[in-house]
Amino acid sequence: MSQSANLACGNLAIAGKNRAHMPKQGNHAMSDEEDDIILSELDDEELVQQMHDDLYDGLKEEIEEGVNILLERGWQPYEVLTTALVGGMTIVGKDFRDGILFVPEVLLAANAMKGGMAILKPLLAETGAPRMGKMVIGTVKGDIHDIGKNLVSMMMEGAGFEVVDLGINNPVESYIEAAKAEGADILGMSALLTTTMPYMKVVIDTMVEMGIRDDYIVLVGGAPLNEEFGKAIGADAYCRDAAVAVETAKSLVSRRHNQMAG
Ligand code: B1M
Repeated sequence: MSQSANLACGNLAIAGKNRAHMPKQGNHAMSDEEDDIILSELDDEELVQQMHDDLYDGLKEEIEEGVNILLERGWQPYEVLTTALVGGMTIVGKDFRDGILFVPEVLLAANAMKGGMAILKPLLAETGAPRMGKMVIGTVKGDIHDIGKNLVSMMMEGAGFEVVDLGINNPVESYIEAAKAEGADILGMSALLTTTMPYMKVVIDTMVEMGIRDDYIVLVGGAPLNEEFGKAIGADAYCRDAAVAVETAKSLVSRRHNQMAG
């Protein structure tokens, strides 16, 4: 699909196609209908549908516009994130898996998602919560997926944690150097590929060899992981999503503080 979005009077209007009723899941045929869509005129449900389509099509400006509209309508930032953005990315993920979408399209979708996340980030961090602890987090070596990790960082910051984001493709040395230099409480690792998730064990084993494993709470996450894997590699916990990461971090940090006090 082309990205010929026309800006009209502060609203995003797409000429020559009926974006709101585009079929999804790889059946993105052009509609014959000539129709302009003004995002702000759609009701909430239609707007979310439209945002899923726009994310699929990598339309960053439209995603940003949609996020702002939902916020103006009183949606909570977390609800916008999960319903409109993560929901849309799930559809992209399915079609990527099924060979309907390819890397360039998925990169555009990821870029659009990041545009929306950038608007939500300060709002999610705006809770004024007291400092809970410090986490270094990064995606493991060989893996360049960073959307989930960024989401975890945002949510952790929002919950009052200080977050040092190491980015993508991290070798064991970066994790360990940063955890030490930053005096972190938590070391977080993300992996999205079945081929890169075993690297988490390399990091944990190295920590054990260096005698520093118990100095940190180790949290792991990413779509191909599960609880069993987390246990098998010696992590303190596997976190299914960003909200679980926050809850787990809170509970393990406070348990550790209690142990140190007692
Ligand atoms: Co990639 N990719 N990709 N990709 N990609 C997946 C992961 C895949 C499942 C797609 C598929 O086939 N359905 C598949 C992996 C298959 C497998 O390993 N079994 C895959 C593949 C194969 C690849 C390439 C190999 C494709 C190729 O080149 N042929 C390649 C690998 C490159 C590399 O890393 N070396 C590749 C490339 C890419 C893009 C660059 C195009 C792009 C990444 C852009 C970016 O991240 N900046 C991309 C994307 C976007 C995806 C999908 C579609 C979406 C991932 C995503 O952002 N999800 C993905 C399909 C899918 O997962 N459904 C796919 C949204 C995000 C919010 O969820 O990351 O799961 P997620 O994060 C969640 C939780 O997992 C958890 O919380 C997050 C928020 O709730 N979590 C943590 C994550 N990290 C955590 C860390 C924690 C705690 C919780 O620490 C404490």
